[in-house]
Amino acid sequence: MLKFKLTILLVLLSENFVSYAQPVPGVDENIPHLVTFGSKGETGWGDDNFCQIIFFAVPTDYSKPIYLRVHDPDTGGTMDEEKGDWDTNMMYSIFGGKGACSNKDAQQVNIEGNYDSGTLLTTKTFGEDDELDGKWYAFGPINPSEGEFLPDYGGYIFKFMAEGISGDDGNLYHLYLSSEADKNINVEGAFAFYFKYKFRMHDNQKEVSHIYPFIDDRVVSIKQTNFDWDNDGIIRIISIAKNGELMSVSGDDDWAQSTHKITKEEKNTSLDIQMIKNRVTHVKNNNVVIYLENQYGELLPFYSVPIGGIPKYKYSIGLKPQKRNN
Ligand SMILES: [Ca+2]
Ligand SMILES: [Ca+2]
Ligand SMILES: [Ca+2]
Repeated sequence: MLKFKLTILLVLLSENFVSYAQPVPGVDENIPHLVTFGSKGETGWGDDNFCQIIFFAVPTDYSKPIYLRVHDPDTGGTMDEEKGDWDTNMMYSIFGGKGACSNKDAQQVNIEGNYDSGTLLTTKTFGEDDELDGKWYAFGPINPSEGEFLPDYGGYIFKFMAEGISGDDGNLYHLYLSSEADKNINVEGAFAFYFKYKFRMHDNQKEVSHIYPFIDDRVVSIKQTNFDWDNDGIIRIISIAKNGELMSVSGDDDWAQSTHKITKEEKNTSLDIQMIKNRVTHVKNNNVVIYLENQYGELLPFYSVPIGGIPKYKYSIGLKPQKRNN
């Protein structure tokens, strides 16, 4: 599905490509934390199926060992979201080898079939752990060539999975692909992508978060779906041809969908999907889920750095100037 071409990779590696691709959430996304709940969690707390999948691409010419570092891997302490007692176990796994990413079940909304495809390289389960609270844990060293070799996706691909296997609490965490075990050092040219994203919104009403899906030349329309947004403000599209087109926003424990046409100028560019918090009602601790599909029902990838840079609206391309909505 993700047939992104050599030209796009070249764009990625051009001056637009800054070395901010290694943390997830990405620097340009301005998202505070990833979220995964325990398997007995209530969906109304903001996670529909208690599993998160993030892919990492390592360039084929990179040969040194890599480490996948997880910040605050435990579920307990100050960062996480407690329900009753802390009783959540979170299993982290990293897959490489054939099928890790290319298996269609790994690129679906639902955790069904062979979503855990590929070769399991390493796994570890954490509960409440004072020693790791607020600290980094490094998976690795991993040899880059252990990833699935998919040059169209950016090189050797690894699948990181966080799965809540017990309990009902919310695990907040973030990730960094590093060339060293004990600190965050960029793996040059590497980046992350994901097809469904579950995260915590900022509490500060002035913050704006972003995701950057890439629109390949097959896409004529996108359908966005979000879950448990708690009516927390607006979601809008900024692109070369859209100046704040609004997307539907869901309520509590609820889904919303909207469909948006893609113009020819938007092909082979990124969209800047902006998530602007509710400035009237103060929504706190808001965990949300979002994904996009093309007209064939295939999920579209979001990238930790916007491919081709952050898009800017061009008045000469938009059909007619629209007022921004903030
Ligand atoms: Ca609990
Ligand atoms: Ca945590
Ligand atoms: Ca929510």
